[in-house]
Amino acid sequence: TPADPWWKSAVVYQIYPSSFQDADGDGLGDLPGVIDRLDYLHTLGVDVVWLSPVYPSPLADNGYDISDYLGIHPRFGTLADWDRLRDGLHERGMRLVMDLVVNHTSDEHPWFADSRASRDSPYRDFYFWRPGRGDGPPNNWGSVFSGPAWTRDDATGEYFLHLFTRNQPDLNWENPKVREQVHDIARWWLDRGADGFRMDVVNFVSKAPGLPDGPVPPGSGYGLFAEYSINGPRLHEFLGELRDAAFAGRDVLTVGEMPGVSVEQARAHTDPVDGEVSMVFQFEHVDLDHGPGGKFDRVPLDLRRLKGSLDRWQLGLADRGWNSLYLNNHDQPRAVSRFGDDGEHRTASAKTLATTLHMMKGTPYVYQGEELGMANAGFSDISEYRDVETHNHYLHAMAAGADEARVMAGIARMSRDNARTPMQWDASPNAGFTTGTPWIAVNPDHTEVNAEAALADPDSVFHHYRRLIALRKEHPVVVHGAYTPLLPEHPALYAYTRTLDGTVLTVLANWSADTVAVDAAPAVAGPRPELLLGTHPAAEEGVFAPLRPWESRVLLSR
Ligand code: TEU
Repeated sequence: TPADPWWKSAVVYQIYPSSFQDADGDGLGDLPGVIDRLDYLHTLGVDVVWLSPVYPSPLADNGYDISDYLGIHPRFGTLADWDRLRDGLHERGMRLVMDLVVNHTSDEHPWFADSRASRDSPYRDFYFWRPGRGDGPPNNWGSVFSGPAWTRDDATGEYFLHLFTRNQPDLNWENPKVREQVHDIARWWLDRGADGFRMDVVNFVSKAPGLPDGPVPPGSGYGLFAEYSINGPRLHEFLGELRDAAFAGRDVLTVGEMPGVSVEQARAHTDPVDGEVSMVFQFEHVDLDHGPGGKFDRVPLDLRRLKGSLDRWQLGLADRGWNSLYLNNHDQPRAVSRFGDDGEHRTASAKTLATTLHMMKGTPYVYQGEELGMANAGFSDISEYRDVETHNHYLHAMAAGADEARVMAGIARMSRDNARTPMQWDASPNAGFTTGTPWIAVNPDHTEVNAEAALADPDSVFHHYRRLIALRKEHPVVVHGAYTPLLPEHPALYAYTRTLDGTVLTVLANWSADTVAVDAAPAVAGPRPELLLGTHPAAEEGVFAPLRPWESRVLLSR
């Protein structure tokens, strides 16, 4: 319908700048590198680029620790490069979404430098400073990245709160001056031509008054902050203010990253009448394989649980609100290794994961390299890893007496660095990513899995993504159709229909290496369905033939 916002029919491509393309040979990706690859993105057909942080930063967490919100880190380029990137995208009909990281700053941000210097600094109340309790921190909260969420600072003897690393002090949104600064930052980028924001852990910004102790899970020395720092009492108020101050009257895409958000909360945040953001990133489906010991303690994932989760989100946001759709980002291991098969069935499983996700209702996100079927690097030695979460986990687990081989196996499967190895452009030694020494090793499989080979092969994962993206543009049912799960209890088949007026789109996806019958599909697929897109050559027995290992089909009846 004409009133629908543009982002409902858009596909977003996430760029992790450090690992996308290095233009100056220092081994770290940069904005001129991104500009060199705009035609590649245009060929894929995506509508939006979401750029992970490129601001001045000590890079303690690869840029999610910002020391100047209104600039570009010299290693990534200049503001003039950013302007050229904006223009290059706009000229090709694409948009540019920036990463707004305002739950915390870098400890090298001038606000924090001033804040820590004395108890009467005008910036003291920009952060959470508290006296200790006895010999310890003010409360029992643990950080997301291992260890305590508080660090004592010598200058004043008080502690500051950091839900992530100690180099990422949390901003105190209770202070209206902090909120005004955030509004100014958002307006500044929008005025410069940004088309929206992905907002980092934006449901952490309202903390419960008093910052009470959290429950301590067995075997952990720290309390959970979730109950007191996620979806806090003033969250809707703060986000509503930001919407009114910065987004209102502008045609922007805003996506709030919200770990721990429920379907009901997401519906409220994305309600077209009084919601604050276009959509949220929820975490339920990517947390299902976390074991009792946390994310590095991975447990096998039953497809029925994954379907149960994603289907609940599809149905829960069917009429009000809007879903974002993702299996990959810079914080998750590669989906083809995690949910698919990165060995014998790599190409088919990468395509089938994509088919399943892209035909759902919502806005799909493609993370760089996903469209090539890039897999986990799974480094075996801790020295090969760069990620602070991985290193902190390793240090804490080893100090607690864990078995090193076990710890490294967990890291190889789940480390965020699996997503952060350089983009694989070609088969040359550094995969065409850099002429220098890459900041993190290139996955050796780039000799086979790379963009140059994929572009040249009509059956590649890349061209499958290109076709899926094109289907969204051609068929309104992909954007607007009602979602109905099919066979939710089937252990290997992911199947559903989308319906709009007289049109039925049916997705049949085999998430296994066995052959699977689809007997139930003919009853719901509508009259004379045609094969719109498949991962394998059309079967002689027709569109309802049993699915071969990791085969998927998209059918259309009208
Ligand atoms: O991540 C927020 C977050 O809590 C998780 O994605 C987290 O990184 C992961 O679950 C750890 O297991 C955002 C950013 O996406 C991430 O890169 C940053 O490190 C983090 O915030 C802090 O800014």
